[in-house]
Amino acid sequence: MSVEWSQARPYATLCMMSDDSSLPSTNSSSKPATRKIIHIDMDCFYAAIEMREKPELKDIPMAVGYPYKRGVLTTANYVARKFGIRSAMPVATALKKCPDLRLVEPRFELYKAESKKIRKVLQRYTRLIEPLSLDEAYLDVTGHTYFEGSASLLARQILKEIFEETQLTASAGVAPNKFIAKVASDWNKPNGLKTVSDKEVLSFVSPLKIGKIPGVGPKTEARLKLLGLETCADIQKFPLRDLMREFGEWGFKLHELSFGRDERPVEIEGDPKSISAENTFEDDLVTETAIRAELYRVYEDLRNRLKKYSHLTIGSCFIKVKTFDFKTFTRERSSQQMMSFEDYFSLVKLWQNPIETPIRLIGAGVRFKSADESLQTSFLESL
Ligand code: TTP
Ligand code: MG
Repeated sequence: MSVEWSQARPYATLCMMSDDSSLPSTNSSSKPATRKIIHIDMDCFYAAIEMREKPELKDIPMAVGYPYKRGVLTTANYVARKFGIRSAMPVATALKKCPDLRLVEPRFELYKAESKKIRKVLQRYTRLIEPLSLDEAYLDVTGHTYFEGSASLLARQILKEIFEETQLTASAGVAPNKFIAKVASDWNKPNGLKTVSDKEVLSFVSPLKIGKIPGVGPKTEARLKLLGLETCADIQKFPLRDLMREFGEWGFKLHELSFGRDERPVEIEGDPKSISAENTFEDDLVTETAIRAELYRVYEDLRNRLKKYSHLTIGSCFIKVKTFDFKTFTRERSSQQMMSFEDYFSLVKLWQNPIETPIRLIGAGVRFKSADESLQTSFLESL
């Protein structure tokens, strides 16, 4: 059974395994029209807000995080980054690297309010906005008419307006697709702009480390390194057939991305078709006890996420399993409500019983009914 994965993880949708093992065509004959994608990313977002609020923090190393030894930092200002301080670094490690580091407690409500102001600026120019987090978004401005159609000038204007509204700087990447735009926005940070034209994509992408490719985490990176692949240029030269033998359908995606080809659309925010929670493990799960325990954590996570969507009607529940060899399986069951943990676990058993294949990822989700389907159900129930 194939399942469309959560809207919030559009990339995963592209990674779904296909039963068809034949090589897909690279679509060289029907070239799609060039798009204009802008990726906007605020500069050291939480830290920048705190520095704006308390200018005395500007020139000293500071980071945003709770001052607990076992806590982790959300982010740090650029002064602190010179000491090697990074997002997600444990507080204790950060203080070792920089004993003078000033820790500021996060104020999420304030960050959300700033994010709203930024969103309003973006909405002046397009409706095609895909927010990735409070401080990051993709915009599809293909065919816009501002600045005689120049996406670079439009991006520059957006950065200017964000600064006028919030006194915060952002960086932007302008490119024909999401992958390249995102890498480009990091290119001239902070307060920078980088445009990569259609013609420049190949020379831009080729020297990039494979870790920059969306969907390539440390584990995949390590596997690619074992094959001698470190940059996009290396992947370009590697036989597609071998890449697909190693990674299945995802190998094809890697091949495409290594040439800077990425057709993922900018997905506007709306009610999700489904939501899910999932976890990838450092070490594959091999025992049923471990699988149960991890599924339970994912299940609890899903239950918490679901609270925000009580206005939507559930149509089915599903699990997702990725095995050690990167094969993805899903099992789904109709249900009007979120199933019990035991029912979710029984879906895993439906996939394999007894479970013998090592698992690298486990996920659980619910799929919502569309507005039309919900209407139909309530009509039938009223008869
Ligand atoms: P990022 O855009 O990744 O980082 P940043 O804006 O702080 O720095 P940069 O200039 O490199 O873009 O994340 C945006 C915010 O999200 C960041 O300010 C804090 C929060 N965050 C976390 O809470 N935990 C994390 O692990 C990361 C990466 C970010
Ligand atoms: Mg940022």
